[in-house]
Order: sequence, then structure tokens, then C-alpha cells
Amino acid sequence: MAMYEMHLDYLKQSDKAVYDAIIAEKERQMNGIELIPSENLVSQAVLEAMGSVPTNKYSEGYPHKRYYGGNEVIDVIEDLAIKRCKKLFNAEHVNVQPLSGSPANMAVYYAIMNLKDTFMGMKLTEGGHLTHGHPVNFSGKLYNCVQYGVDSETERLDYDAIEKQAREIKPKLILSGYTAYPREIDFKRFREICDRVGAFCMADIAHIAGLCAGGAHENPVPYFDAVTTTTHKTLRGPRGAIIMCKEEFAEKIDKAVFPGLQGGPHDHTTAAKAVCFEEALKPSFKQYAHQIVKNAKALAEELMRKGLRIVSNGTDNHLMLVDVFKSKGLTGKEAEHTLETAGIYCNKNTIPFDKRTPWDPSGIRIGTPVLTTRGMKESEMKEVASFIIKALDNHNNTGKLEGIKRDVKAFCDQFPFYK
Ligand code: DSN
Repeated sequence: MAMYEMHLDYLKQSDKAVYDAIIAEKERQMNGIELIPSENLVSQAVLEAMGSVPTNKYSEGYPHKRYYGGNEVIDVIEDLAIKRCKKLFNAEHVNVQPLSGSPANMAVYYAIMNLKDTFMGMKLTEGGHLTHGHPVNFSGKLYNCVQYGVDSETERLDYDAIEKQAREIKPKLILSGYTAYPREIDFKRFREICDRVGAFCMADIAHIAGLCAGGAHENPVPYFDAVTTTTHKTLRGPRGAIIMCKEEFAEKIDKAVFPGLQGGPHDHTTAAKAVCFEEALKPSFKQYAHQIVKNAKALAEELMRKGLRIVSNGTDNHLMLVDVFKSKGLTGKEAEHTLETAGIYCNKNTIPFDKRTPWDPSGIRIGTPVLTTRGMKESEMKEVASFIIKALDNHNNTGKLEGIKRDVKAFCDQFPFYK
């Protein structure tokens, strides 16, 4: 199992307050069961690339066509990132400059749609993201977003209903890919729907990019018009994003990223993205991707066996939604706080057709990327499920929760990662 050292010697001497806070955060990450499905632990190589001198450079433009001098080495870095990413996802064109997921989505909308154009995205409360057309977000304010959701019985996507809606609405763009949807997405069906209604076919695969790259889920990149993803979730790279698209949309999308929406790219992050893509091309990444799914299935099965209701009765990917309100009479906020007191980290989350509010919903969202990166397998998922149940059952007993936190630390100590 990987075991990485933190090189913070100079920081320790020069700024003890920040050093102490970083070490405390490392300890928190190492001592707890991290179940937030959008988080991960990056390799030392990614960490080192992030903390390196390309952070000093300005390089507006694209490789070999920059608005600043002195970019010959930055060009090498960005070319490497692009080449590796194309290979990893079998992409025709890649832009590695988006600073994060929201700007990446914004760039594609900006390139493809005019203001007030209609597009379709998933409701936030049923698994979509704010940038998928929520009314408080730019995507819902600048464009006319007609949202789709899941079926009320199955809590899964109903592709026929989505097609019917698309035929009526005739959107300019249809977005698939989600942040809290536990089932495999039928990307081929989305492509068909887009072709039938003449819509631009886009996916935001931020959550499942590592599963797509590792062969555990279908990779839509070769046949979608554009696919965005953050690089720091299951893909296990630095915080940032990329856009992959068909060659015919490359110029428009590149222009939307720069100069349309961003200035200088973060070249140290580009270097770390290149490192992440190379890591993801290794055979061990395939094993990791498949193990994430095996672990999530094992965790969901064990939690259901112990009486928790899991939305859609399980998972096909790295995450699941637990209906803690129905199962345990706790709100999502109470469950998140209870688990945190026991050293188990998750996030409160709405479940489909939630009658409660997003600030204090009925569910929690949990997932297995971090635990898988730490080397845990199906048998450990049973122990994780036991910790979760024990904590929820002792939600009003702080002494018990603190005891569980000590046991959680002893459990996590068996899977060291950063020294
Ligand atoms: N905030 C991310 C998540 O947790 O899913 C989405 O961007």
C-alpha cells in the first residue's frame, strides 16, 4: 500500500500557524473514515507537482501560441497533459485549462448556446449539480433550463420519459452526468435522444471519471460532443477540470475557456493533471476503479442488511444515498453531525422527492473512493457499515460517539497513507 511523506520542512520554520493547521488536517484525514464520494487522496507525485514552480508562471493562450514569453517549458507540460488525457479517454480534443468543474461547464454552455437558449439537465434534488440549470446558479439564470428527474417508483432515470420531454422541448443541449445518482448511466441512450431531437450531447462525468477511465463504467467521451470532468474526484488528481470534445467543437470551446472566461491557466495544476493521467493509464488504476464499485456495492448491501433504506436499493458506482430520516428518524444534518463526532465523514443530501430542505434533508451521501485508495476491500466495508450503524444508534450519547471515534482511528491506522 502507498505510504507518502509530507515535505513541509520550510513551511514549519517559516509559518508555524499554517503548518500546524495543515498537519492537523492531514491527521483528520488519516484518522477518520472518509466517505464523501467527491473526495480522494492524491499520490505524493501529484502533491509534489502541485507545490512546484510552474505556479510562478503566466501563460495565457495555448501551447505554442502564448501571450507571454518564457513558456517553452510550460508548453511541454501542457502538451504532456493533453496527450496523456487524449489517450486515457480516447478523446479527439482536450482542454486542460478549466480551473474547476463549474467553469468547465460554463465554458461549454458559453461556446454552444446563446443566452436564454433552452437546455435540459437533472434537478439538483434528484442528483444533478448546481451548474446543471439550478435557478440560483448562472446556468439557470442565463439559460432556460428545463430539468428532468428520476422515476418516483424506481428512483432511477426513465429514459423514455426524458426522450418524451426532449421531443416536446427541443433543447439546444442535453446534459447527462450527475453528482448524486447511484446508478450506471446509459450514455448510448442519451446519444440517441440527442440525435433524435438535434441536441448537443454533453456529459459532466466529474463523479465517475475515474470509473470511466478505469473501465468500470462506460466512457462516453468517444461519441459525445463534449464531456467535462473535475480531476480530483474518482480520477484522483489535483483540484481542477478538463473539457474533452469532438474536433469540430474544439476551437469554439477553447475560445470560451480563454479568452472567454479565464485568464492565465494554473500551470502547476496542469503539471499535476499530467501526473494524474499517467497514473490513471497504469493497470493498477483499472483494479482501483473496479474495487471502488465492489466496495460501494458491499457497503450498500451491508447497510441495507442492517436496516437502512438506500435510494434505488443499492448502487452501481462509487456512491449511495442513505434515507436516514425514514430508516432512523434522523435528519441528514443530524446524521452528518453524529457521524462526524464519531470520526466518520459524509455529507447531508436530498433524496429524490425529498419533503425536507437541502439544508436539512432526509439523506446522507456516502461513497468509497478514499477508502479504496487506502487499500480497503469488501471485508472492511462490513466494518465500516457497523461503525455507521453504531454511531447513528448512539446519536444522543456523546461519550459513546467519542469511543467509536477512537475505534475508528485504530481501524484507519491499519491503512496508512500519508506519514
Ligand atoms: N461539490 C461536488 C460534490 O461534492 O459532488 C460537486 O461539484
